[in-house]
Amino acid sequence: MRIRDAKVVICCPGRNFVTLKIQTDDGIYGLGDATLNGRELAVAAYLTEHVVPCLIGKDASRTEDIWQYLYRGGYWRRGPVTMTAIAAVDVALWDIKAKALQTPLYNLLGGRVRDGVMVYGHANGRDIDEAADEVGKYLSQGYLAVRAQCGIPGLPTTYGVSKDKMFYEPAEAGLPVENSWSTEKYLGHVPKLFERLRSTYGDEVHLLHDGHHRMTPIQAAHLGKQLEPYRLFWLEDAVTAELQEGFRIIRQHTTTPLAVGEVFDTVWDTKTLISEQLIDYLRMSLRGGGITALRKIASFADIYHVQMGSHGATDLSPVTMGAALHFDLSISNFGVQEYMHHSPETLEVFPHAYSFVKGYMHPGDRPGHGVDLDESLAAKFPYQRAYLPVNRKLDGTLWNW
Ligand code: GCO
Ligand code: MG
Repeated sequence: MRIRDAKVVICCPGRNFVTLKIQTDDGIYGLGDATLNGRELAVAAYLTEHVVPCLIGKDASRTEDIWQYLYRGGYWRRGPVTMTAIAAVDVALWDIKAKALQTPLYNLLGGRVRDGVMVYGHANGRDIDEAADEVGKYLSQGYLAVRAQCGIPGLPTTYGVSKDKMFYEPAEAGLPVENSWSTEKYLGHVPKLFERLRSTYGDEVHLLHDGHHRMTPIQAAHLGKQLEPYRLFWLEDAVTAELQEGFRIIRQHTTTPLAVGEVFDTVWDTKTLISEQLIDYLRMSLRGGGITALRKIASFADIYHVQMGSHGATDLSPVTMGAALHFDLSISNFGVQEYMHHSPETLEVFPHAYSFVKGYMHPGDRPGHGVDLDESLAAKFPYQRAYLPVNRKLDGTLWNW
């Protein structure tokens, strides 16, 4: 089963996606997602110019050896562009292997250890009333876990709040838009949202919140304490995590569970966080090196009681969503999977086997990861330059978005 050809397909059915398609000499193909929001063409060029030429002629079944070849063999290790590219190759090769063996991917990962994958939806509103109504809509659709974000009085825009509700998409065409931010205003408002949600919806629902890297450790510690009465499932990305030791400060002050990891690239981003038990959930997606890497990271996390809570934003294509569900179904230390809805156009471009029933998702039982690409439809949606916003404090200082 030799690799005969590999190509990169870029499309924009509402937002940009980069897909790697690898073909073998016995007629099987596999798909991997190479999307890196706002930096898509860098990964596409990395793959086309530097990775694809090395793949041709290799034995497609040697997933581990090819992973090592691209990571160790590249000499320049880590970084989002490199790891997104390696992930795309790795997921495409696992797809091929499972298709060749005519079995759903989860069977190659140890088989399923649960019946379904609990997912959380994104509820958001311009104010607390609207956000509370949106949480109610998710609950009436059967969701067991909901992330809640709301507008902050005095700030024109806030992370996680959108007009489109179900199809929240922070990247915008053109050059980056500028948002403004005040952590002080935010800290005073968020506990009121969760007080309302618990008093309206009771104790059963799992409530989550994303701080999107904007606090300092001591501010995050303060927020965690304020939120303790409302028993969050997790507080996500309370601070940026380049300084892993920073989480010690948060941990010393609060029992609110902590989640982080959507921007992580390798196990090295997690080492202190996991081995010192400074977090409860690791939110890396398969973008951090694919199934081969994430299986190992999940095993490392497992011995320190850290559960996986995969990033599942819409900037990851349905290919990542499908593959992630196989991964989630097969690891013992699974917590929850993020599920943001892709647009109807995106779902048409990527026919898929996964489905949502009563709060849980299932990847389906098609051979491989179960997600395909309609190339002729994709060609009707050409790439459009788009960026995530940048963020400034009220005095103009550039801050984390
Ligand atoms: C999340 C994330 C996303 C990111 C996005 C950036 O928790 O889903 O924070 O919404 O903002 O992935 O491209
Ligand atoms: Mg997040």
